[in-house]
Amino acid sequence: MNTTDNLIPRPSHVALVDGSAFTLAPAARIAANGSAVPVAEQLASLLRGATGFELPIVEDTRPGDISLELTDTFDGGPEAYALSVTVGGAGLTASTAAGLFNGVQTLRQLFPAAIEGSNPGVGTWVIPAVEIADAPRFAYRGLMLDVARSFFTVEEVKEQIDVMTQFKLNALHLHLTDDQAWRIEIHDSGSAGNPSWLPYANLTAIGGQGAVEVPTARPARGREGFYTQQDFKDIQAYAASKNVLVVPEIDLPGHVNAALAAIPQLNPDGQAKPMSTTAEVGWSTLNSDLPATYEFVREVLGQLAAITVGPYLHIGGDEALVTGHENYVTMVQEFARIAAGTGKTVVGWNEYSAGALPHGAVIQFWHGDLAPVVQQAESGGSPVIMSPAANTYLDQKYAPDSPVGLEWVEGGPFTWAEYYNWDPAQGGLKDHQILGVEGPLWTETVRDNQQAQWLLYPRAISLAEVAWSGQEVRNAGDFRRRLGALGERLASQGVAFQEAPDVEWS
Ligand code: TNX
Repeated sequence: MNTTDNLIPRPSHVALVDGSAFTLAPAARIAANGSAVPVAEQLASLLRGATGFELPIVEDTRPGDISLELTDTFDGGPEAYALSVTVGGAGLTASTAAGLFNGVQTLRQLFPAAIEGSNPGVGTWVIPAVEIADAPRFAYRGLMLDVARSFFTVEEVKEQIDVMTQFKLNALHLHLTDDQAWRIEIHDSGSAGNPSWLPYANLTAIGGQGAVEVPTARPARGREGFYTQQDFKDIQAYAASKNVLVVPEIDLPGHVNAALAAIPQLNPDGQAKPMSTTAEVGWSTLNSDLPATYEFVREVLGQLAAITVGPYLHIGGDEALVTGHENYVTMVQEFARIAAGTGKTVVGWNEYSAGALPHGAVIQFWHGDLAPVVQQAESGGSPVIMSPAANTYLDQKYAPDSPVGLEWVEGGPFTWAEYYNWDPAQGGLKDHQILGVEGPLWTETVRDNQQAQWLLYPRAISLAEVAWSGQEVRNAGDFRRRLGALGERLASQGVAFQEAPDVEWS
């Protein structure tokens, strides 16, 4: 076995050029121009650590170099790339920086595992001669981080981005608000004398101090905190440099207790609710009869849209169990309209398709009946993000004795295999109706990046291959072998992963 057999996610086409190989030598350079340069910088800093080589970025290519080339004529979609490794060098070609970034992740895995280390001097940097042509099956390949139940700092979110992107995952959904807390700064607007004025700054001043409390979690209480609007911009800029799109979620009209605690006017009796730490779900709601409800949603979504770089705004819609069907439909329809009015494409959990949605509104399927979602995809042009709980929920335990995680999803507990052995094209959904795949990490029991990573990996790697690789190149036995070979790389990156007992880890 050589490294070309170990790639994750598995590329569409891999042709080994027998017997030949490329050795990265101390004098090697990285050739790149224009918008290929930032990608080249990332490749260089990746390779410099373990090799100790200088690897300067240059404009022209000579034998022994790695070249990154952007060309309009390269055909294969916005994230596709081609990689050619010969005895004389390695060349990546793509039509976008995103394509090159994906190619860099493949190139990285072709080097020996020691490339992941940061102490120079060990290893010879040989990679097999190979021709690879590769493109993703789905455009959206995401993880969700619930920063509401327990907070993750900007630095921690960046670390998560660093790990996920080596598997070509390209979307990070941030669940910013819930019953227990509100994590995104919303500026006060207008004047306090105006009768429709609402104290938006309380959302973080009060709501940012909340967190979940679960006796079995370590520690029991989640972490407090919030992102300023500038923090949120910083996260997005970092994400963009690694080809990751951030999707912010404001969960409406349920999961809103922190908002009800911060803004008295959102309550029919005008009294602020107490903050709550319970992990119970489905017990809070906005009120469809209060004008303040719509004023609030307009202001919050307006400010959020204004600082969101990506095309999507997620408005939640899940588990509004005390809202009443008619009130629910009234509100989600109006909220979806308001979200669309900001110029963004609205996304919601599949319950929200009970309302009449704007054309092209994205549905994130997590549970229940897929049939109405398929119907909406056909008649309403709604792309679908597939997050069926029993195949994607990263908060679930691996085994009954897992130290962190939940166990409410039927069919569990779940390992890398359940998250690998499924096809997003199910129930009549066609590939072109599927925007992609997302694995949510709810954080009722998760308190830091170590615990998060342990639940994420290796299962998020299963999802990365489900989302990137065509069904025809996927195989569970082969994936298990490749996962094993990856162990050493994850370990040298310092990633805390679950050492699945049925995998032979390197
Ligand atoms: C359901 S899944 C939720 C979340 C919880 C999760 C685990 C979904 C859309 N909503 O609010 O965190 O269960 O308890």
